[in-house]
Amino acid sequence: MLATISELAPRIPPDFLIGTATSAWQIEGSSQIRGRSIWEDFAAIPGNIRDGAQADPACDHINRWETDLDLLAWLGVDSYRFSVSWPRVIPGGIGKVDQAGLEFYDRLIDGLLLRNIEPVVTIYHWDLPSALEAKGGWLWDGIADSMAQYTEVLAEKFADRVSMWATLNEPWCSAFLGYADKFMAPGKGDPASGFEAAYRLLVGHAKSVEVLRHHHAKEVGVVLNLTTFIGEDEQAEVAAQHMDGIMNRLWLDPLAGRGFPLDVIEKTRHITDWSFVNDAELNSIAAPIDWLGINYYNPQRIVSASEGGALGVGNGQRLDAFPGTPPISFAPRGPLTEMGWEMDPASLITTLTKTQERLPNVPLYITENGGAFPDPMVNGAIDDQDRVNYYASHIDAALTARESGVDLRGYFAWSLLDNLEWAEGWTKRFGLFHVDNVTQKRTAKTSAHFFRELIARRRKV
Ligand code: IFM
Repeated sequence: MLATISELAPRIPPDFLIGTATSAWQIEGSSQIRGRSIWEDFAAIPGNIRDGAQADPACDHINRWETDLDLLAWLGVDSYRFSVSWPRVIPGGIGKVDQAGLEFYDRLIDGLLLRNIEPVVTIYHWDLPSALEAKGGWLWDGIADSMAQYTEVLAEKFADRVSMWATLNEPWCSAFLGYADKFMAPGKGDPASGFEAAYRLLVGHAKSVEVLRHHHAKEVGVVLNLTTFIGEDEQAEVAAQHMDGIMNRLWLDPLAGRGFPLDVIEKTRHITDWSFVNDAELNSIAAPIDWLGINYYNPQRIVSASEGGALGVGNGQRLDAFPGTPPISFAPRGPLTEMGWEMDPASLITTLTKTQERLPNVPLYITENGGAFPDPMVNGAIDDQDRVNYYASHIDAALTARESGVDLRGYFAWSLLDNLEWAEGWTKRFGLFHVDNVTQKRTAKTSAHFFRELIARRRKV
């Protein structure tokens, strides 16, 4: 039975942080007044973005940020998770800072504080400056130092006002959808590169943590997209173990000080010799963090190839993004979201529980959760009951995990606004607010009203 607001609200402790999340490339627009990023390069290649959408105008957030912050205030959220565009702050990736770009985030942060909303900053959410990609991007051995320099600029200016910092967002996507596979920027399609990029992203995280600590930044963490793999038969279970290794343990093990998982190293020796790993850097990845963000949307259910599942039905369901996996098919159980993703709140509980075991003593936050649905507009309104059900069932699961002992401290809905869903362009909408991508009009969906009422009715003491 689906939990109602009356049932959910009293279970939300007063200090449980509730917010919504966005990212720079997906909402900002105004790309002409910043440096170029790998996502403009990627979007310029016909066929890469489903509907041909480009970085502009996105949600025109650069010009509409104040009214967007008013939407957050209307929702009553405690916090807002947004990312900074690296090429807006340092157009060439390293070197000269664009003060006007930096000032935008300064105003945004002050605007949030003015509305009593805590700023949660993601330093890198996929929009690498093209100038750095020209040097090799996440395969270049100077990339982690560049990330440190970029972090320095942000920490120096904002450490006094930002409540929580995430170094990276979903590095699995950057490394495996962008370097091993070709689904995201920079679209390399080279399996070995996926592992090296993963390593350099983690070293970038480590250097960024060091800089943030130097500036006494509050609450330093990282955001991973983690999930539960369900092998439906014996052969699929073997594959599930490897896929779990690439998506979950490859990140959690080094953060916990266990180094890279040996089974993943063994199963990928024919792809890479792992010679890029350096012991001192590996140790630095294990420096303590204050929190871990989990972006959870769906489980990955797989069957052995002979069972004939629906290969590649949904985003992220691509074998190229899991190098070294024996042949399997993805077999999500319907009803699916518009992304082709299975909806299974029980897998959120297993993901949270497993993550807490794998990275003990680190508080967890759900930093993204939500769904893309068809959202028909009828008489100017969007009655997205499917999204309301998704939120209700997943918030219920999150609270259940917390009540059974997981140190879960907060929940961020993805997303505040309909926005550019990367390779899917405008074709997949996750917003609590509908955005008309021609007029830029924002309209609160039923799910926005649901979220607002849930927040208003949660426990005060
Ligand atoms: O839109 C993305 C976001 O940028 C990262 N996490 C998953 C979301 C939905 O696909």
